[in-house]
Amino acid sequence: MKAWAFAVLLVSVAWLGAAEGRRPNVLVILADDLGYSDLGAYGGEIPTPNLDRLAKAGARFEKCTTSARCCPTRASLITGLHPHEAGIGDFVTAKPSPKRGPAYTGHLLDNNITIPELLKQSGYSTWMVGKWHMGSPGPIQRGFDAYYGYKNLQAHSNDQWEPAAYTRLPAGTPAELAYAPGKFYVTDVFTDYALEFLRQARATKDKPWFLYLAHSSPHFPVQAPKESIDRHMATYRRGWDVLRAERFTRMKALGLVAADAVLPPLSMVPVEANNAIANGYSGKPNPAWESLPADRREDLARRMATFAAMVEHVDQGVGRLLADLEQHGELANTLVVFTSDNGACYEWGPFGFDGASRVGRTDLHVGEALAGMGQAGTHSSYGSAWANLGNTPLNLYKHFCNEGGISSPLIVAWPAKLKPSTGWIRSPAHVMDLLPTVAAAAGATYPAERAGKPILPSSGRSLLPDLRGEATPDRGIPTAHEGARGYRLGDWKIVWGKRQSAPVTWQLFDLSMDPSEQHDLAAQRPEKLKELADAWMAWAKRCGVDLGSSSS
Ligand SMILES: [Ca+2]
Repeated sequence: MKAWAFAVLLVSVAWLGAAEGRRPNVLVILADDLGYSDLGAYGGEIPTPNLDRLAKAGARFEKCTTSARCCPTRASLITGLHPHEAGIGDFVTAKPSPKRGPAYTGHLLDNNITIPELLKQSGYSTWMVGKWHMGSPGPIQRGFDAYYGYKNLQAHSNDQWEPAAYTRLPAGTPAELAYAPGKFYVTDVFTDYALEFLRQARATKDKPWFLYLAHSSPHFPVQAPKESIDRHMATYRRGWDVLRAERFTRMKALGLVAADAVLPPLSMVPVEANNAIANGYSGKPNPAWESLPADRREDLARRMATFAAMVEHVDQGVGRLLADLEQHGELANTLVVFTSDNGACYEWGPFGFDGASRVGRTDLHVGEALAGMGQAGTHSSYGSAWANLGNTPLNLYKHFCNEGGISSPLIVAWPAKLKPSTGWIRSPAHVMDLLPTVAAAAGATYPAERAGKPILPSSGRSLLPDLRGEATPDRGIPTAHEGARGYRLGDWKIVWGKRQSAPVTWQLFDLSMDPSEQHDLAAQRPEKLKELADAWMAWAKRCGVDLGSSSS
């Protein structure tokens, strides 16, 4: 479908579904390690026409706060709680330290209800495709009727070309789809399964459906079909400095950043005891593109071109899903949400890593090795300087509670009930708001207990008032991840860093004037800093945050 026709259709079908009063279908699409401004709708140069059209038909939030890393964010999203409340305050693990308490159990506790459990109680069929990353209990135990995705429920990444790394659950269910050798590329396969599950969901006409498509793209290893990578090489040979400036200009044109805002310098490369892991840049700023030798630039261009290709395949999948909804008359009354689980990932220096993480190996690919990057069996990351581009204009990356770590795009569309929004929704959203938002849209009542045990009330709130253009009150938004800390209230934010050369203290920023966290106001506004720091500490104690945790 042509872009304009799609947009016209979405607008013209608006309100049709509202009259019939049928509960909406719900489609939540999550990207993995996508940068804040990677999408075209947020100023990025990566072609994402389908997500851009979805944004035009719905609404864009200025940002969605995450929990700085894959597993805690996924736990927060699916339970409507802070990740610490749900038991995944840090990395998922089967061997939690008893000293760290329930917030660090490393799998989902039984003090919560998940989105699929809640919707199932309300008569929905529930389907999941992709990366679970919350250990055991897994997706079937926690509310999904069907799952296709990571076989290892603790894994943060898999080879995209390796069919054996993925499975169909419940156990024993035959795989519906088969691929010829060399034709299995999991970002596309995930979309295939999403479409297959929708086909099956429609067999029960009386039930609305919930589909959670949790992509593992564009998380490393960066892998994509060669022809898709090649399409992006010319763009990324221009380097991160030029592209950052161009993104920033587009973000101004979109009204996402102020017209008089200044692009901050490149972020620091976090400190490593072993500087080889940081490619020799530990504690230094990312280097200027033009300062690097030609062979290094070519290697790096291919890494970023592969990342962009992964995003493009996610977007093409979104296009296929929206076309399928349209074909089945479901576009108007489906609540579609797209976000990402954390900011772009710096691991671990400007040249990226190859092979196993944190051993300090970075290959300079030339010739056939360069042409083969991103194919089966390769394992590369794109590094801190491209991540810096991905998070333009925010500071730092995944792992940190600075805005570059915890800010993701958030697009929401529900043409039957929500008019397209012309501007940005500036009220801060959080991934834990998705459960109450979906519950409100579905008319599902949040219960006091699950399986006979009392559960916590949701820590999020419905975003439907924001989506209807209503003013909503400020609320504190705390974050904590492996020593990094943050607390936002209105335009004010405090942040506690890690892995930096200077001593770590609370810093204070006015995000309305300084979204890139460049001008620390801690000395000028000590009373504001104390107010927010006290609020963070009260939250941390309530949620069992490990106050002694160091960075890792
Ligand atoms: Ca992630």
